[in-house]
Amino acid sequence: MGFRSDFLWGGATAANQCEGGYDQGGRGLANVDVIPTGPDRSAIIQGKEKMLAFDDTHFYPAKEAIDMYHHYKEDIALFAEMGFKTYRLSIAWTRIFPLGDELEPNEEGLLFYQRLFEECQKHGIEPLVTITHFDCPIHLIKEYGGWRNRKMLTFYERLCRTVFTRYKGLVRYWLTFNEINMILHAPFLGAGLCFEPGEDEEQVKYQAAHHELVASAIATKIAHEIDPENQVGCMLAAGSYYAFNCNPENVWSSRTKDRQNYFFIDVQARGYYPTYALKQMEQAGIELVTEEKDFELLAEHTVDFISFSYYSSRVAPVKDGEQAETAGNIFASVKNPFLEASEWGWQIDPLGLRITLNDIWDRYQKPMFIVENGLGAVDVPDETGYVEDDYRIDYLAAHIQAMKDAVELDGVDLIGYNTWGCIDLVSAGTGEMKKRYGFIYVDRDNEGNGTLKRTKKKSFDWYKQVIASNGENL
Ligand code: BGP
Repeated sequence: MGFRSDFLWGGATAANQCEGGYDQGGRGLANVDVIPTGPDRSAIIQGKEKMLAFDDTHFYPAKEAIDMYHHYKEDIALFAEMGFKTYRLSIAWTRIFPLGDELEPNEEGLLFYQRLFEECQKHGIEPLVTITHFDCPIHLIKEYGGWRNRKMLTFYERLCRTVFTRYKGLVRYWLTFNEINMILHAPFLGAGLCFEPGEDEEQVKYQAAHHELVASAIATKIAHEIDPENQVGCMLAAGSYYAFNCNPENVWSSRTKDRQNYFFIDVQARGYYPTYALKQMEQAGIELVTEEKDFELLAEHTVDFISFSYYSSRVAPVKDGEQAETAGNIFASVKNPFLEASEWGWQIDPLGLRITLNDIWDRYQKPMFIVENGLGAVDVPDETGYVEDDYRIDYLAAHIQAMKDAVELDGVDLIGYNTWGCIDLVSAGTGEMKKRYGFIYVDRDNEGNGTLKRTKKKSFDWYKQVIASNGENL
């Protein structure tokens, strides 16, 4: 009983949140580079305010991040010391294709990831690679309007073909788009979208979604053609919605909210647009521009596994009622009176992870992979630099117990678990360094000061023995 013997324990990062080196090795600029910290961040992420270049008045945390570009050997060695079986990272599109629409890739960028994957291999760590983690080359946004444009399929396919070919034998696990449902909630991150005044935003978002869904099917197709060993997953920002109470109106509201997110995975895992989505689009006057072959691609190239992030459950808005809101992973939720929350208001709900695992398993019957989970907190090192992060250990232990229950008591098929931000990195939501998730403390503050020194936290040794005992010792 318990987790399978080849369970993929590990941790996750994303290129723009940890690499830095934004202008090194021939790298081009991406949307994620030019999102500053501060009050404008949220409007930019939502595509409501345009930011396509650096200016002098803002601080851009992704420029240097934690400089993993130069520290990756040291960092991977620390992951190996914890016993990681897998390390989830993303490729920065603009290291491989600096503009995005060139025909030839940038060799220096390809070499960087090759060395990084070889380093993983040396330590017996299986890389899990997100092909795009919120990144889109700035040039593709300026010239083509991001994923609203069908030409993106060609550029993305070229990127995929290039990396599948080059890293054959080094990488087997791929994710096509990080948190694909974020197109709806953070369209600048999810699809490189900036809206023009008066534009029908829903129309643009669903058109971009269609392009990404087809691009994901094409990626799955060519990944299997290039190496039948490749395993391709979709990736959802998960967390099931609860009804506020048993008023049927509120139950319906929670069903509707869940479907808004599951729509993406319904297409990627089942291979067709669900009827409720077609009806909703029709009612909202959304008309997708599609080609016939799109639907064949979707039907024939569904994903091999379902991956998702889980931080919190959510509560659906009450019809005609007053309710307090609280923050969550990018999009807000109604406050749940039964749950505690993190310092950033994200509600803590380990049983919600068991519920979410069961919901996804019941819906798709495909292997699942949790590729993000964790607690963002302010860590205060003592005079020796050590962080006693018992709060993080408590959060993770409770969530691992919940997934163990889902495996042992409910029989769901779970193949792996990656904590988010296994080393401290820049927050996607706030751009801050002070919101930390890691087992490894990085000396860097919100303004970009610090030595970048890496120090193991208390949770480092705790996670090491969790992995060594295959989840038995929590
Ligand atoms: C997810 C993203 C990650 C990550 C995480 C935590 O949405 O895939 O990139 O950052 O959430 O969010 P935050 O950094 O805002 O705390």
